[in-house]
Amino acid sequence: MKVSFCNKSHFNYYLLLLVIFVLLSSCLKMDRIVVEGGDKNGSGPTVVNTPVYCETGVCPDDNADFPVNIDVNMAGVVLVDEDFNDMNYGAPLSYYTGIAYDEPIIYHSENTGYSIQFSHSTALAGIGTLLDLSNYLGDGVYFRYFVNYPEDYYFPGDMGMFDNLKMLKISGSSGDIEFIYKDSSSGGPKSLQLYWINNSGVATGGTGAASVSLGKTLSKGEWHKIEIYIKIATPSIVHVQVDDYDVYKNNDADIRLPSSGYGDAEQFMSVRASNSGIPPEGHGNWFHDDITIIYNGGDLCDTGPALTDSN
Ligand SMILES: [Ca+2]
Repeated sequence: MKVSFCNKSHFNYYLLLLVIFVLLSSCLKMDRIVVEGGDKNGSGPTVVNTPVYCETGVCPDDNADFPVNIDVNMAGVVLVDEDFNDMNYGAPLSYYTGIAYDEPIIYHSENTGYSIQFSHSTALAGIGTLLDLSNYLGDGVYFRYFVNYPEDYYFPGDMGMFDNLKMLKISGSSGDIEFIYKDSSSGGPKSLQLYWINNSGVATGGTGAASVSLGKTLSKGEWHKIEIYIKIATPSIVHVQVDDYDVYKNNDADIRLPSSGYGDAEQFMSVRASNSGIPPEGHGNWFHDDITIIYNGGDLCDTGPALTDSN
């Protein structure tokens, strides 16, 4: 009995140690699981995009692209988000392609999609208009479009003359805002002249007769991204980027207010061949695609919306 009692006591002691060991092992294992779970849950911050809405009545035809999720203030309104892949577009966009406004529009096949083809002739050509543009300028307008000048296109510099190939033209009754490509290297423009009428009525705004570097020479056969932000207020703001390079930035610009002169043709883009008519046949065809226009969304040149299409 005595031995038996002693043996039973040892058995209970070892049993107690075993239970404690199992409990400790279990606790350690649970601690490790909790730590691993914490790592997985902490993989990154929550990202919240602000939806941009399209005003009823001024949306482009392919509303399937909306809402466009970009980081923009809640007042920002997408006026245009157009890739032309359905070979169609709608108000507020309108185009003059070299024959007449909106008719006929030539769509150029781009892999699985389409772009718009312009004839850069000696007459007015390549004009894009935005209905009610003058009403938006006071709140700030962000333009983004892509251009491609194919290998058989003649840049004005190719012919020794260089004028009237424009990045942007906002046409007005008492003067225009014009951004004109200047200089050349192997034919392609390499700088930009910006000018506008200031509040004193003098056309000395922007760079005046001078120009600023594009940061690169525009190349043929390559899609270039053009981004422009313009706000006409006190002060006005102008920001231009080409392929994400800062070409021009002025947060204290002096531009005559829209009510004084930018309500006429509502153009936002205008190109034509040389004033001197060289070459007489013009410069050939070029292409325009993936246009986004947002007003009251702030300067989006550094944080533009994601591409909806690359074709
Ligand atoms: Ca397209």
